[in-house]
Amino acid sequence: MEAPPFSSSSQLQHCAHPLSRIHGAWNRRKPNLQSKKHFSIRASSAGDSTVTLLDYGAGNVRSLRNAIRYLGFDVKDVQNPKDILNANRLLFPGVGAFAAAMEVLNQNGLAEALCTYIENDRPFLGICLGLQLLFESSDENGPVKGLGLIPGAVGRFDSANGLQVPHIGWNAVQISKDPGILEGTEGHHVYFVHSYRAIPSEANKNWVSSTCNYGDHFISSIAMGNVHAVQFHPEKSGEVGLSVLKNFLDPSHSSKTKKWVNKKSSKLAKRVIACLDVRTNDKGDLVVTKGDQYDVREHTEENEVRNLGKPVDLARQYYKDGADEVSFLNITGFRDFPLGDLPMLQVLRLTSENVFVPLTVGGGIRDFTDANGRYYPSLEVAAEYFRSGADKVSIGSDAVFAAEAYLRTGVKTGKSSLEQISRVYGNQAVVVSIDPRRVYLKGPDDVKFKTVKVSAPGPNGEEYAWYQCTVSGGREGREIGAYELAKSVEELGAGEILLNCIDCDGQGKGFDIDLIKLVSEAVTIPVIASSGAGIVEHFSDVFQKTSASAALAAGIFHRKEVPIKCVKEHLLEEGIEVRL
Ligand code: 1PR
Repeated sequence: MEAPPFSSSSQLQHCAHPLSRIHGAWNRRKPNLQSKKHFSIRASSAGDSTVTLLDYGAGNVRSLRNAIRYLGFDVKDVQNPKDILNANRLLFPGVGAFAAAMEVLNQNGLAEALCTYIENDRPFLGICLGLQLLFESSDENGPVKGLGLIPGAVGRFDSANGLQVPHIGWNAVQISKDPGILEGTEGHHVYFVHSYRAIPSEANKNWVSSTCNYGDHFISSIAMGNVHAVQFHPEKSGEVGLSVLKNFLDPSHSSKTKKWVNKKSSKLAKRVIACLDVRTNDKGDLVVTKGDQYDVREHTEENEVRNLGKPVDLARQYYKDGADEVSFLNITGFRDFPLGDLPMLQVLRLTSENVFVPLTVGGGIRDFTDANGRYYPSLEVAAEYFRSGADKVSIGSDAVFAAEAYLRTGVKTGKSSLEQISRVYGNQAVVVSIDPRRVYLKGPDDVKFKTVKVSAPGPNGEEYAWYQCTVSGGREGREIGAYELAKSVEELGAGEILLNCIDCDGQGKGFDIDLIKLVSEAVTIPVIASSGAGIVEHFSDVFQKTSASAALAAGIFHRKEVPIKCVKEHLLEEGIEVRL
């Protein structure tokens, strides 16, 4: 594993708001620097195309690096506090948990350098946690002190009234002052993924440059002088996000006429996700395949694996077509070890070079011992996926085993892949992929699992069904229902559910509404409806009849039967908010 540039300790400190002297925005507190070191600032001698990146090694910063390079800039990594002070422009993509990030900043003298840099009104852009750390404190595993630059505490979204947390997806922001680097985002959606947020108040109103509506109004960006921070991910927000980065990196790029028109308030847009089931075919090529009820072989004499195209090419195409996310499922990952599957990692690396929406990868995420007896923890597998450009990992079979053990013992061991990855990378980075099969029943109490009254009776007139979870790509049925699995994996740390349905997969007859309703009722995390899309009306149907946050399809996109654009236009006509 690549070592992060900085290690953490338990010592915490924070710094006073340095811009108080410059802007008079906040001068209630005295500086509170514990370190006696004082830094002087000096413009870097590095060329003007250099961007200094403060990456402390806690997650996927590859996409941001790719976006910077895509825009024609070079990346210089911060190795010590001096690099911060000498930066021409500093990007701070906070990833991971608040407390861990503060520990790293304090341990390495970076917190003080950061404050000095900002005190001198030097060009700064914080992203996501890089915005939250500027505030006084956070409730995330806390309270934990932040850098204390902006008044206010960062708190968790309140899921008490059914709000799905994390806030994952595309929202438009309401710009509240000169748009600055946000110029061009008016009325467009940008991508958020977070469970904590800062709230606008009288004390921090001079900082707030935009807010966003999710449950309540939270701060989506701050700006003062050359200091900026955004709660959303510009590197994951398509062309709109790239223009925000470009406005920051090259201020001459944005127009001088700072007029803007705020479009009507936005809700969280429903996402349309393109899914690529990937595996090696019989010739040894990595191909995108697609099954009927999980059978991916042609019904010919050769019985070959269906080949619907090349993974990187298709992902790029779907990005251009307007997919809100792209998922790769390594469908033979349950039997092949992903770290041995270098082409799959290469697919991610290449895709993330110019696909600037979230990428999920699944298949084979579990602890593994290879033929030589070397043990690879699942965390290592996930880390390699994140380093290669994934924003989220999706766990299938191993999550079923973890949920079964949890239901059996009632104990969270903290050792399952789900728990470990979620603890280290945050639950927003962990999707659980469920592969259930419908089992019809005569009565609602015929099994110990939660049943549904089905909308269409079974082959023998059955009125009820339960949804049996499977592992190993549908090959093995387990004694656990989709409802029970969903509830358990949420408790174990899943941030999202990818809900497939073996019966509907590849059939083009619509999503399994009964199943999606059942699972959506079980959890407060977002549910992605998957399997069965055949026409645009299937997408409006699933969003109108269930609380699914996203709808995923594969076959109709691969076979070019229904363009993503048509799906989105149809949803808009139906009054369903989407990102265009
Ligand atoms: O168990 O952690 O190794 O993960 C394996 C992953 O691979 C799981 O996410 C599992 O869903 C997936 N998988 C395994 N075998 C298959 C298969 O098809 N033989 N694919 C498979 C699952 C379902 C969806 C599909 C939708 C939409 N494919 O991904 O894309 O059903 O299709 P449609 O729009 O054409 O109907 P682990």
